[in-house]
Amino acid sequence: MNSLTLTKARDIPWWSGILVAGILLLAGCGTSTSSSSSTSANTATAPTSTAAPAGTTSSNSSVAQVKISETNDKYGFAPATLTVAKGTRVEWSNASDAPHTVTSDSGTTLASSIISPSGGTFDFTFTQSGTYTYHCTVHPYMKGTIVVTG
Ligand SMILES: [Cu+2]
Repeated sequence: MNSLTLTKARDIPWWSGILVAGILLLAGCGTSTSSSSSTSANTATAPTSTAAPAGTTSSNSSVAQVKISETNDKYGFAPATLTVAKGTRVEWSNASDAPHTVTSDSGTTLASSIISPSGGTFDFTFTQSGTYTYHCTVHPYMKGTIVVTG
């Protein structure tokens, strides 16, 4: 009698509801994690295919950064030479304490106004392939090159 009651009690899976709920939660987490990582993988491959449209709206397809900073009392563009695909928007950001410009050596294409110290930016979307050399009119020793491929 007693042992029968004990057996019955052990047969009742009072914890099974918690276990099932836990498994469902884990499954839910796993699903959302894998779906978000596949989304970012798709985003990473997107810029390759957006090289085809040569319109002005392709500017938001990809953005490349050039930082203007000071190293050993010299200002410079980093990277000094940047290679991008056609249609890429390049953004210069001034992280130094001095004003600068981004000015084409040829006098065309790049002609920023003064880029303010500590956070000023200038951006340009390159729609034609080629090699664009530029400098800063405030500090003529500052030189940079943008190579546009495609
Ligand atoms: Cu400068």
